[in-house]
Amino acid sequence: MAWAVAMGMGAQTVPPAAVVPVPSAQQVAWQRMETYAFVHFGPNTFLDQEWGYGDADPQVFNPTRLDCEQWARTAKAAGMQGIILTAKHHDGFCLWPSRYTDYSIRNTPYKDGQGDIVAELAAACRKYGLKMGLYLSPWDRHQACYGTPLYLEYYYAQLEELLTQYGPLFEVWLDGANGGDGWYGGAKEKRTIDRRTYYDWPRGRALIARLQPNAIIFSDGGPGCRWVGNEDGHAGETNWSLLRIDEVYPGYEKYQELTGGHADGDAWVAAECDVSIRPGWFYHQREDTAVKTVDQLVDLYYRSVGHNATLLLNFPVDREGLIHPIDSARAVAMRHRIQAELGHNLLTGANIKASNARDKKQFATRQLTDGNPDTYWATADGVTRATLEFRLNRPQRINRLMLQEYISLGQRVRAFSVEYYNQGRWLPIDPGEETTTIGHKRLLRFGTVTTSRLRISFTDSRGPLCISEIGAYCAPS
Ligand code: FUL
Ligand code: CA
Repeated sequence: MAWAVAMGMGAQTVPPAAVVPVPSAQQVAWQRMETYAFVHFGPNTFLDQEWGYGDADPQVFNPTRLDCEQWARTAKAAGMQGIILTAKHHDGFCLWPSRYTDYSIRNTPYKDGQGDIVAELAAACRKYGLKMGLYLSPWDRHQACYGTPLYLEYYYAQLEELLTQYGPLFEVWLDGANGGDGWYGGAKEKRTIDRRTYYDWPRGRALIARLQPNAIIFSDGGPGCRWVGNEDGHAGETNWSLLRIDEVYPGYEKYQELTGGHADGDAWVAAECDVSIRPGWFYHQREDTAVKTVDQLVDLYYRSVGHNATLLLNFPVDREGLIHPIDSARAVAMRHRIQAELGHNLLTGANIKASNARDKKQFATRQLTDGNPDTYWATADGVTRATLEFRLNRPQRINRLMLQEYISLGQRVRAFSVEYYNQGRWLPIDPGEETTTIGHKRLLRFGTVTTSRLRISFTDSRGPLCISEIGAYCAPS
């Protein structure tokens, strides 16, 4: 700050001070991915199950046309930025030839035991410019040693294989489910563990930080990103990327808190919405008629990405080893619909009047519509309420709004409202949901208004406003 003053610039040309907690650069990059794919695949696929008991014969695993490039092409065409694969689900079966167990792809007919689906996916992601993430279930219903300290050595040795053999990972997915009963080497019993302490998560986090420092760690309570508290695909209308992190652990029972975060949280742990494109996570032929419709998928996009979360959309890969054509068609159509709805920002080139601007250059209102998430309009220190008025060249039909905060300096906005000008007066726009938090991205849908003036009032904020982008759109009916 001292140099800015010394060079004769006003103090307000420096950015507002951060409002803690703030995201790491990796968390910001992760959130900007917005949508990415999940793939659930394994013996369950061939046995019509969701949770394998851990006793399935590896011989059942026999995809005949498996093609990770088809998965990657689908994700790409659906506008997604990466793919997360269940390298090991609760049944303990490994889709890579782990050195530490024979319960893996090595003992299946697939490529006569020479296959490695994690490696094949890594190559496909590289080819199509996608990022890769991996799911390694902590709960393992196959291993005899599950529940003892020895299992931790096994689990972390496997995690190390995944962290070191397949190139960069953008996310490591640590599931919170621990159902209890399992095969456990033939014991066929119920084993309960203390979900807070058994896995020694500080050890796991340190391992990931050392071997994949850019990977975001998913769990119920982060630390990289958090479960959104439901598997339906939506985040709260009010959604803080903050968490009182010491209170939340894998298996945390107060799900609903995860849906909206903790307004007074002391750590940055943004929400991820995991949801399957079908009712199940794994493939079941009977669900070919139950694939989510394009309308449902687009609705989920607005309620996940548009509620300050990311969307992790699952594809249950089928017995051939492919994403089913119904699923891929729906996902691609979803992307095209979103593009049609939000592709053209009607505020580009609009005249923008702000009740306050930190300075006329660096934090000026034109940063709001330049399409660059790293430039933003900001208010002066101490100014936590402000209005923005957009004047268009001519009346436009508008039924969508997008707002983005510059989250690198913290999530700030607590309340805002939107109005449009009609025949001499300002009328409220009612999106039918709370207009509280914004975060990385907030999308609002409302009945079409025709107007040449829009007004946004920020009425409560944790610090000076830092808004990076605003858009208004007309979705075709
Ligand atoms: C859950 C698991 O139990 C499901 O099988 C699935 O993997 C889902 C994404 O997470 O907790
Ligand atoms: Ca901008």
